Amino acid sequence: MIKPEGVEQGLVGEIIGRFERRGFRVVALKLSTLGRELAEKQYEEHRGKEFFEDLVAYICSAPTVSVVVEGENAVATAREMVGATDPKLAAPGTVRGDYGLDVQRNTIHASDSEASAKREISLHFGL
Ligand code: 3AN
Repeated sequence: MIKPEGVEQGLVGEIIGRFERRGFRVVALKLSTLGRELAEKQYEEHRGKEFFEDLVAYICSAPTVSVVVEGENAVATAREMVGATDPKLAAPGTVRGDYGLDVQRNTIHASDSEASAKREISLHFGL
């Protein structure tokens, strides 16, 4: 998912292009402003943490782009391409290292396991 500031900065094509050039195939794509209920489910594991409210409010504040990509070793490779949660610590050449602003506005979310990918695809696309 490309987060609000990624969409606002005009990075949609650049980010999807990185995944395509790496050999991934885009199999679903959607621009939408997430509702609170979906955002809370997406970040369920963080409920109760001090940043949860801010994160949910931020993610619902403007359109995001949800993308499903398919490819070999997709979860691990995508996470590598995304980089560390904090853009200051993310390696150059990763999406967050190149474009992230801070730990909340870190440009992109990527599923961290096959199980969360399935859960998140169902949340975002009803598949
Ligand atoms: P990742 O997205 O790298 O898997 P998680 O799952 O630890 O990171 O965090 C989910 C999202 O919550 C992050 N993408 C980030 O936007 C936000 N987040 C994590 N830690 C913080 C924090 N300390 N302050 C604000 N937002 C945070």
